[in-house]
Amino acid sequence: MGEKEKEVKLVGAWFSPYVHRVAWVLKLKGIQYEYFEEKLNSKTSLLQDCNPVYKKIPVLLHHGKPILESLFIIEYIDETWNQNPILPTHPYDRAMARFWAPYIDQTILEGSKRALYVEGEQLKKDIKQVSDAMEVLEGMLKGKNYFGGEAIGFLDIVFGWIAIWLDAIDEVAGVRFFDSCRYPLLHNWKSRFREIDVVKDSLFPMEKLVCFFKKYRQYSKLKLLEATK
Ligand SMILES: N[C@@H](CCC(=O)N[C@@H](CS)C(=O)NCC(=O)O)C(=O)O
Repeated sequence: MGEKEKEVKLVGAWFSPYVHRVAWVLKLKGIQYEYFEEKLNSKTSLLQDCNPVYKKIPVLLHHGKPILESLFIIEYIDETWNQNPILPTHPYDRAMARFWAPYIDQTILEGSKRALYVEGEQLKKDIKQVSDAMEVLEGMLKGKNYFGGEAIGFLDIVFGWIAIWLDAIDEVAGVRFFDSCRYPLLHNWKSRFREIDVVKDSLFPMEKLVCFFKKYRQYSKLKLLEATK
């Protein structure tokens, strides 16, 4: 193990898609790292000190220096360890990958999570927002096996949570964001993505995630109720 690699630590939580995408990149590049499971209901001083602004996971520590925000962490890893490049090489493709990644986080990831606890007009708005963005993704896959082309790349890793988390959200929220008939290309991509070794090895039982989202739904509904009192 190289000197650089010994000094990599990832602070995360098993249920976080933002954390898994960083872990996938570390594994794809063959970087050894230590993992710390954080409890978000009683955050450790490690997390509070490393990310005093947002106190969110993931945090990557490299030689003790914290790097924050999953998308920035992935870019940092890609620039620091050259093997198995993750970001596209062409400047245009890199620019567009940087555009789409936060867009999908804000629309599909945050929208589908919110659909777990909101109701009425907000729920309708979130359902439309997620469906519109899923259409965009379906269009991006035309003529390709992966968002990165013939092999997985940055956007596959960033969108990878969709292939695992969205079914559990659908079950708990009682919606159908991932409609395989409506999004056949995404459906095929999902099957391919789940077969990638580092992804397969990181999969956890779906019931565990469903159980987690049920608790998250109850907790978030209560918080929303308190906030509107
Ligand atoms: N934009 C951030 C989002 C990270 C995020 O939302 N993490 C959640 C867990 S999935 C978190 O740490 N939540 C704790 C909190 O909000 O207090 C990223 O990409 O890293």
